[in-house]
Amino acid sequence: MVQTAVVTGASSGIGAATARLLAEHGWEVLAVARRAERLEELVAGAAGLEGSITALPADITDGADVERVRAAVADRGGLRALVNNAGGAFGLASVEDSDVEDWRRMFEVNVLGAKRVTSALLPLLRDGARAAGDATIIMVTSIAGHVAYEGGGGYNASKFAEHAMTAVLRLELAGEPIRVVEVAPGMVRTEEFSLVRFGGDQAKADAVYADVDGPLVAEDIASAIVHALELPGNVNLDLVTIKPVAQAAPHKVVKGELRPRS
Ligand code: 8X3
Repeated sequence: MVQTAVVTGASSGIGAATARLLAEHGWEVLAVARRAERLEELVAGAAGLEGSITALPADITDGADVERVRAAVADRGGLRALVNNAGGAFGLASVEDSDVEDWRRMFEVNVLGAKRVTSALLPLLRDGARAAGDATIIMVTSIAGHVAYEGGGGYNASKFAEHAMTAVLRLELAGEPIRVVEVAPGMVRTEEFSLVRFGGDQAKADAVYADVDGPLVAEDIASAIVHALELPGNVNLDLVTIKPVAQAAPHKVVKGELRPRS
């Protein structure tokens, strides 16, 4: 059976890196994101790889769009992997001062979007598991889903919720050959994460990573995701927390070169 995977949030960052690495490993990837032109670049970049990437432009906060994704996936038969990666942070203001609309957007995409896609695609993951023996759901959460930090506000709340949803899902799928893996990244320097968080302020976004000795890159997370997917089907990496060495906790990032103490 062809290994088919859906990756959401595939237009940039961790999602794009994961889609590409899966295609390098021979997977047929259905790449979901709102920005069709970014997806087309991803598709073009995958030419010649062992697997393939197909663009499925869709907004996971829209039920009709997700239904279109479900129908497109159903046309291809079963699904072996769903990578629920779409999400983001909007703002770094305090609970008191932050904008409730930012919170709403974070809950819409980080929690409800992941729930909507999971509900829609679970029957197809079961088809994949019937045909090939197993299937996998990867939830890309965040260390912000495990540790609170000042300014984390709605992002922390939505990621804690996504972590909880992941744990519930694993319990509810017990007895089926469907793995539920949570990948919780820390500081990953991508083109857009901090830029989006700070409303397009490039200087603020750059300052997050300035003088950090080795922030992660999207490919680091992609390789963990692909590793989790390609382990034997009985092996479930329940929770993979990945931080750069310079980040001991979300709120404790050491700046400057890392050196052994003398
Ligand atoms: C992003 C990680 O440390 O900015 O999900 O919360 S952090």
